[in-house]
Amino acid sequence: MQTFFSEDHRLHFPQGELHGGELVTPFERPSRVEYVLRQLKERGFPAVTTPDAVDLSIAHRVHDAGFLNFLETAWDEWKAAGNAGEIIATGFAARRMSGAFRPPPRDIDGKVGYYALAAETAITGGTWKAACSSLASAQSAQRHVAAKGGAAFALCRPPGHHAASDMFGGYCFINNAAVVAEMFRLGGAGKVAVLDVDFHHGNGTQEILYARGDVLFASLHGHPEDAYPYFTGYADESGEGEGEGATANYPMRPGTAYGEWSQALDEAIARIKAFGAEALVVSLGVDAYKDDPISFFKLESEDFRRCGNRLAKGLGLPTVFLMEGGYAIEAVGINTVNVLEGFAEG
Ligand code: OKP
Ligand code: ZN
Repeated sequence: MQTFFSEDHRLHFPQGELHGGELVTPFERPSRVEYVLRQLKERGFPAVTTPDAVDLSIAHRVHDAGFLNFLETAWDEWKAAGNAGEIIATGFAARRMSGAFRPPPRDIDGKVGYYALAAETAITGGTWKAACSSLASAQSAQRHVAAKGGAAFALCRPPGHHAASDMFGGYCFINNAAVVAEMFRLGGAGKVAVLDVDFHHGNGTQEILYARGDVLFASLHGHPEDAYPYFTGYADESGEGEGEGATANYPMRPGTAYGEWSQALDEAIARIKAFGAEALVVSLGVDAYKDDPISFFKLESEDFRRCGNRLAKGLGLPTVFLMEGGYAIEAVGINTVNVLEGFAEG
């Protein structure tokens, strides 16, 4: 299986993540990918391929133009306003505030709050370029699979599944999964499925796809009463309009282990099959792992191999794997490559 990967991910490394009232070194850090690269190499996967240039025209099909322009220009505006530190949102367009439904404020602080869904995710001078490089890897993986079939892995960093049409947060800026699904559609696939196995609900992917009947979104995640991003991912969120029935959420409680998790996986696989998907996009976070520092599922490393195997045996679709979360950094490589190997063995 080919891996697509750009070194430009390094351009995004905020010094601080607001966590427990302190600024700590972000959980989503550049070294995460080193562990994945090492495992790929040790297990004889082909050398990684540097992606082609990003195609932002597809990003414009799933994101708001003002939002993408904000991501590109926010740092310069922030510095021009005299701010010394990294961009962190402090004031939000919260419930029932009329400004949530108006155009963004002119002031940079106002814009940041308008486009942010949470405060843990800082924007820095290199964030835009890094997010574009992450998308470039996703896009090259999609083109590879569209041309040759089989599966490919995009070692994306920063991740994408929390990024909504006009919001960043949860370490995400551009929604790689939604863009890849859109590329499969443009390439002629009648129906596409996005399966999100990251521990956290893929609120961004869900929002972008919510009213669409041509792309199924299925997600296994910590219950919103217990887990970030807290305000989406309930089981009764099932899509709207043309998309009614094309969103499937499987929220699970703290302590959930592979037995229950894999039942949800099997249900999601059955939904994807019944839907008639011709291509599969996997938002591959490995933070369902038992030792993940910010999550509460109890999957073992071997369970990730089983997961990959089930996807191959149960669906056998052209598949693009996109790296999302996973913060037990020593195990991130093992768990990620276990999924890929389990798939390849299927
Ligand atoms: C991104 B991905 C503050 C909690 C913030 C953010 C989690 C983002 C996860 N202490 N947590 O889905 O892995
Ligand atoms: Zn996650």
